[in-house]
Amino acid sequence: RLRALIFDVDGTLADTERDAHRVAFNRAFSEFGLPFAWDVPTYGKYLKITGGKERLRGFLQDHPQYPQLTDSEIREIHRRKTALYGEIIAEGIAPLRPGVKRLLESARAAGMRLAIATTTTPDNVAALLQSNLGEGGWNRFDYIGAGDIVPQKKPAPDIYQHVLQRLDLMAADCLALEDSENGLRSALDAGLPVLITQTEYTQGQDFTGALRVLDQLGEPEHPGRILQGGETG
Ligand code: XBP
Ligand code: MG
Repeated sequence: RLRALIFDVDGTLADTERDAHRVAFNRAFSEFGLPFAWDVPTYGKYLKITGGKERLRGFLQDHPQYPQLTDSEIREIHRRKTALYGEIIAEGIAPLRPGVKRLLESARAAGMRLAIATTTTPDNVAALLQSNLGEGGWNRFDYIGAGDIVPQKKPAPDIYQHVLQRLDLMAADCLALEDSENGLRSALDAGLPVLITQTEYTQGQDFTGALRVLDQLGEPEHPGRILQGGETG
């Protein structure tokens, strides 16, 4: 019997990467006088590195012509990026993806527990939930595991293992909801069944092992379409 749903955040609860995270990074880079910005395809490429600080580090390693930042400089720029992200989200530009709110409510009504397992910073999760679900948004979840709480980010299984431990549930009794191959890998390696709702950025990734691959969870009037080739389990 299904006892809990564990949600990824970016790409799964809401489409936050292109117009919120990416824009916040670019504003922070500009404020710090850095001589680069991430266009949409470049950001897509570096999204494969999970975690904003890790992403910036990976980008700099590939671009030795740019100033090489220390870890503490990266942390400082990333702190500013987090604040800018919160301001962008507060403008209401990242609605929940179709069907997400309905699923949260119907799962809760069916007695399931709800949790989050994400790579992003806790402040960002709070901003997104507050903007879409109001003051009580955070408390709709039994546990929120986010960011640097585990040493190894997705695709490592650590964050899902951590959330399972906090929920005191077995992996097989839960369902993970993800949008990316990194997230799928993380959840599968923690033993969870995984439902994928893909995004513009994650379309075409290898979702082998997912229970289903949908393009959205769908509202009753717009049912989610099951994409071909995604069913492997
Ligand atoms: C997505 C990520 C995050 C965000 C940026 O995480 O990899 O790093 O892109 O957030 P998920 P931070 O899909 O697991 O929620 O800058 O706060 O890391
Ligand atoms: Mg994601």
